[in-house]
Amino acid sequence: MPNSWLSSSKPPKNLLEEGLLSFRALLTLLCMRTNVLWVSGILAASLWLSIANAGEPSKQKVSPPTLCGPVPSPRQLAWHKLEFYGFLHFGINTFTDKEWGYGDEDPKLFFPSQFDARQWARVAKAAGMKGLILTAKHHDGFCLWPSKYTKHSVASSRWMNGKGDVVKAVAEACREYGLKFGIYLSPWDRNHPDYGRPAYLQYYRNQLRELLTNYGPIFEVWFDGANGGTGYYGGARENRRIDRKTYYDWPNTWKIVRQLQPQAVIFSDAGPDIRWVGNERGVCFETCWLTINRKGLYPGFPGYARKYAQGDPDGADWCPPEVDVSIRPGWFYHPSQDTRVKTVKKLLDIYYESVGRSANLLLNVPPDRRGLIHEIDAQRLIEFRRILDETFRTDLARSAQTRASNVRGNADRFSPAKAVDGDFDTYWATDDGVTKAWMEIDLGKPTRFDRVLIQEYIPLGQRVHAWQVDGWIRGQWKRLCAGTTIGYKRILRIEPVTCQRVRLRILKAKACPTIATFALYLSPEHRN
Ligand code: FUL
Repeated sequence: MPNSWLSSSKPPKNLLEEGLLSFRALLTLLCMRTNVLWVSGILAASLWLSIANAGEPSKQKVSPPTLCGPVPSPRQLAWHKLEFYGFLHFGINTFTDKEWGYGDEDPKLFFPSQFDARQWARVAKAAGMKGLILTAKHHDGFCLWPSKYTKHSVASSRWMNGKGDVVKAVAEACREYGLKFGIYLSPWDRNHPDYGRPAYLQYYRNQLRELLTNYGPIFEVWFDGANGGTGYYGGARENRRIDRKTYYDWPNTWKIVRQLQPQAVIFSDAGPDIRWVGNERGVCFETCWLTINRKGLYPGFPGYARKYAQGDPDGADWCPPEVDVSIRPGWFYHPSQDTRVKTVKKLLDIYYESVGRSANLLLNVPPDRRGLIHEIDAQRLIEFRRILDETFRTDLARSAQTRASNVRGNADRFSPAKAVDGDFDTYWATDDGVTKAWMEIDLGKPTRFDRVLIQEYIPLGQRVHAWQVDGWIRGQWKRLCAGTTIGYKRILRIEPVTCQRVRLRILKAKACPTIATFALYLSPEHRN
């Protein structure tokens, strides 16, 4: 344990241990003196070993904490690690200047003059996004791929003489740039004549199968909750209400995803893998439980945003939130909004209030009528990334000296040094039943910082209800920040402070805490 001062991971030598050691010496001496048979020598040696080990629990196998409540599935855990990816709202609305097309739009209107999906992927990559989710079909029913099941698609447009496929182009661009690819397929279809009847469900599932079979690996399938209402519906032009609870038979639709793309996470108001955060402002709750009770929920559940979106510490299901928000006021591109692209400061606020609160950020960047991401949006994203990269380049707490009030089984593998080793898969843990504890780091010299980052080792469940971080300032501990939940990742922006010793206190937890990361940073705005 090179970086643990006070030998916190090993028990201090105590009287009992010293007593055992002299007994051991006496036994060895006896065996030699009386020159007894070699068998007794072996016996003595094994006794010697077992007594020696009895005083050193750090060499014994200490088991990890047992699971606390529901835990993420492998596909959910992989999703948590993505943190930030992009949304692409592109389609007929891009050309009609609408947010929700009625469903009667002429496919010939779709004509991006300089379409370049590789530019979208380049911008996404430069922004630090890990993937892109494309609106393959929005509520207007126009399909961005040449679906076998309708003529209301790119195949009927003038773009590439009807030979183009936006879904394919984006999937390929994502692969080229090392981005994951996901799809949005609107359940509500204001174009289809059968919408509202059982036959539409068949159509919807056929389209889902097309998208899940022909375009390579899909990392997320996005099911929207805005369903039913007025529309063209093949010329009927009427209002069609559906029963959100029963009409889509969601469990059987989700099965298609599981069967065709088992690694894909499924998003909706009700999960099953990822839940909606309940608003489109780019803000996750400060107290964010990654668990909820999904039983009885379905996409579009009344009162969901108010009652369920925040999560539930006693929830029976792991179902973390995703924050979806647009870089512009609208989801689709509108020339009039070129002056209303979110500022870098606003984008940073969104980042800290989503990723920094244990949610993932799905940031919409709508391609324009040329079929390009607008220069203004691209510049904002690149500047946003530059600031984040500079902020999080150097972890000032990495490899700091550590100690803790309690270390699970006094074992090295659970020492507080594991929270500062830069490895998510190792963590500081306490003994079972110890739900209040502290770990302290010594940075070696007075160090200035303004960002605190904490991660729980969520493969064992989310545990922490309340925590506080203190700095040793002019001879006493001063509170720097405090909060409720931690979850996968909690990032706090604080006033810049200079100190050498910093401690994390877990004030309340569902079970013994498991802290994978305790890191400190200094943002460029506070560097001298
Ligand atoms: C909403 C839709 O109605 C919006 O048009 C947009 O697609 C957003 C992401 O989801 O429910």
